Amino acid sequence: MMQETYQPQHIEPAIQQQWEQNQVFKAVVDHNREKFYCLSMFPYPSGRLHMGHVRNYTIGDVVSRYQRMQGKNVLQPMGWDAFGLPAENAAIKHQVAPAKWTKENIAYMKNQLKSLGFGYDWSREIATCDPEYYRWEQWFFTKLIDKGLAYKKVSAVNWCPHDQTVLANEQVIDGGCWRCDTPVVRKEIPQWFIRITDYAEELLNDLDQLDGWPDQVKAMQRNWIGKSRGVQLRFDLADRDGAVEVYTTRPDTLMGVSYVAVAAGHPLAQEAAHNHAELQAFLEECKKTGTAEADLATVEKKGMATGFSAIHPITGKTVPVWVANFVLMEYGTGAVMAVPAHDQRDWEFAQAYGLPIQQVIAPSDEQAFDLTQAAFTEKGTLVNSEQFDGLSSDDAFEAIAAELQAQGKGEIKTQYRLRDWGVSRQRYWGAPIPTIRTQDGESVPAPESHLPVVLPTDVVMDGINSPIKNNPEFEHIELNGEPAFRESDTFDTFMESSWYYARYCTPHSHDRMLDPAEANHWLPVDQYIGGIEHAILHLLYARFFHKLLRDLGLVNSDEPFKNLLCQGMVLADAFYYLNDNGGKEWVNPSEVDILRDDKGRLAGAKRRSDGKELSYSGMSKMSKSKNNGVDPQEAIDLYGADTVRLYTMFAAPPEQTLEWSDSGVQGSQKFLQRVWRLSYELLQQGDRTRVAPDDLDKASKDARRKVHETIQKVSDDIGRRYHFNTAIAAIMELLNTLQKVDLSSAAGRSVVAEGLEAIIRMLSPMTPHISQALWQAFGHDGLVIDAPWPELDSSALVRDTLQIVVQVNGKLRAKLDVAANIGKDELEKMALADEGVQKQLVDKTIRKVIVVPGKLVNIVAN
Ligand code: ANZ
Repeated sequence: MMQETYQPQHIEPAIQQQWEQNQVFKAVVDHNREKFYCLSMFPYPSGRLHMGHVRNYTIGDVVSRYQRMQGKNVLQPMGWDAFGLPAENAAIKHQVAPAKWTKENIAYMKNQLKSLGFGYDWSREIATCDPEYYRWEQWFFTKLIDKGLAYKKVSAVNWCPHDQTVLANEQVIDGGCWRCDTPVVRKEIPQWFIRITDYAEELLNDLDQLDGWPDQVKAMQRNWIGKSRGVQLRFDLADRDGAVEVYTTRPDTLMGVSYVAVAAGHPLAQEAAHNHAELQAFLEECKKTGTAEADLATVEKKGMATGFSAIHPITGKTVPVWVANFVLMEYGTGAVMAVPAHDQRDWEFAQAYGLPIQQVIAPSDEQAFDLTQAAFTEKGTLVNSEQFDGLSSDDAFEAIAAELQAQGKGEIKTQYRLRDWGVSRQRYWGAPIPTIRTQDGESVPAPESHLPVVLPTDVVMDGINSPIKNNPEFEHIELNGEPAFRESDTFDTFMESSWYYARYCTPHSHDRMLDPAEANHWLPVDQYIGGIEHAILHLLYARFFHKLLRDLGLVNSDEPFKNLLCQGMVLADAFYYLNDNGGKEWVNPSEVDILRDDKGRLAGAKRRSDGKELSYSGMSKMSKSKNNGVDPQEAIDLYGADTVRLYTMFAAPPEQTLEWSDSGVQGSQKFLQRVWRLSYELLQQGDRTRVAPDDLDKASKDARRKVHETIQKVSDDIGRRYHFNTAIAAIMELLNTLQKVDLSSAAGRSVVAEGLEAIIRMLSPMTPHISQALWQAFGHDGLVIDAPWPELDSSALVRDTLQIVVQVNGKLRAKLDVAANIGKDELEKMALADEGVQKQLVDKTIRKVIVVPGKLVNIVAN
């Protein structure tokens, strides 16, 4: 028997147990049903779910459940992105090994996910720190080495000279070591790289196939790959042998070159520094600080002349060669032809060192431009460029490229900004890189018999060095009977997250990375859901890995994720007071009492504990810095999972920001209570036999029309557009209608029963527990998730009567309820006979009557 009141705390655990016992969400390959692979980005096991997780996973679960109700065979897995720096930090802080800390967090968070009722196939759970998982990544990496797609190269890391250790980027704070504040320097060490640049063109072109991805994400990836068309050309050196190769995207500016600039690491710079102590010191300084590409625009431009001169390839005049800190060794040729009039970095450098600034491009619209203030960087028309004068920039590009080509001094070249992916990390808590250094210093892939190279987990962290570094037990091994050294670097954790979506398809393949038949059955992922912060790196690496997997014969598709949804951020109110130093102290919203005016607007806020007056700073992203995170667990405990899920889907469309509000959550709870209440009242009445639609009275017919209008709208909102919030709003409206129906009549009960059974099913993706409980209460045996989606009866949409608007000279003067099949003439007659309309026509002559059947009558009179 059904309880009188809605008690989520009782229903939810019971229903969850039912799901678990019957393995309701176990996904099994079935060739007779369309598959649907729905994936939410797996969490880092930080300790507790935050609201962003709850939103992400609710959206994924709602999509999964909805697709299952459409008859699809749904796979929805979950796992843990379990390696990474926070575990090391926690280990140091709490004196607990990273493995143990991670395991405990996983156990806690798994329970949280279960308590939210997410329909995951837990039999496919993956934790990336499990050797069963990372051994295949290690195996895969050795294959990449064999294929020449992974290689070792010397590359810079952040180095703390005091702690004598490498630092992750996150551990460099304002240029200093996070532990001891010692200024961080760059250090060159050998590291492993994967040749993502070999796939740059394909990664770029295949974006065009991804119709189900947000344009914004595709644009960000395009930009990151950064394809450019330019010219690589040669400046011969004056008075000696040799040349400098430069790469430019603006060959149209060639006639305005006033110097050539090379990177500090360029061979010419090194050579010039030989007998030049000052230059040597400058190069050292550049090496230490380094420059990221992102800083190029803002870094203070510094340089020094090398003493060499280069010959302009067309004019034959000489220009000086400088070393400049804004030229990157890793990009293009490590040297640029500097055109200060038309490139801002070159301009700043020329200003600083008094180098000539020669204009060669004029704005096409003849607007004036002041070159003493800044460079003119747009395209235009060539001036001061001898035979090229008057050409447009685009034409000059081709003409100058052709001239250089004819002289054998240059050619057109395509370049990518994308760099090869450096995967070595000098951290402990990651998958060991499966390579071995032999005695003669060569690095070779670990033989398959060595795999997995297991990361020791019973370790003590000293807080500075990785416990597997300088650790003979781990590092000293034998290879072919000879002593050798194991690599003690670990993989970038992006490695693990680049292929987990594929492993979920075949998580129990113990003898291989993937079982191609299973992987190809489920892949690609039909719907991927996650945060926009992963728009570039994670999503690009995963796309890259997929192509690598394909080229190793493990999958047969080109792309891993067919549709991508990036959910919006969750915002909350933020409150603060000013401390004695004038700084802001942020108070968590859960500790604040809010005063509201009669319009419901915020009128004041006080700290609950002591009544201290607080200032309100508006809604902002839930974050530690504003202490405005709302712990989802509190809301789940208070209201139950269904309410939290419903509110999450109701408060905003998935891609938009969601403003968390306690009163909103309460509203969602009240709605569920009303659904429960009406169900209870109906079931108390006993008889709810269906009455044939033709036998319904007008009121019941109207209510039934609303039922089917709602089914139509909800099906369209969710099915076609994933607009859950408007779908929920429509269901709420339907409930209002049903609450007004008279339950003492058989017709009324029939319609309310039909309506509630539709509501229960349509809500069930969002609120699966209450829906299941009510579904059972209505006498159904099976699972509501396997019940068919409510079917639209379009005959119920037909109206017997219609409302017609009557206008006089365009102004609304009457509304008429008329039979739906009324004739044009009769409608006109009725309109003219209306009292309100007659009043408007006194002393006027009717000039024209326009009748739009089913809508309106407009009378023109004067
Ligand atoms: C001359 C010039 C004139 C340039 C002008 C721009 C504007 P993207 O588009 O990102 O590919 N460049 C080339 N190699 C560089 C390096 N190693 N470090 C720093 N800058 C480098 O960038 C290509 C442009 O970036 C090139 O075109 C070059 O400057 C600079 F009015 O050459 B340009």
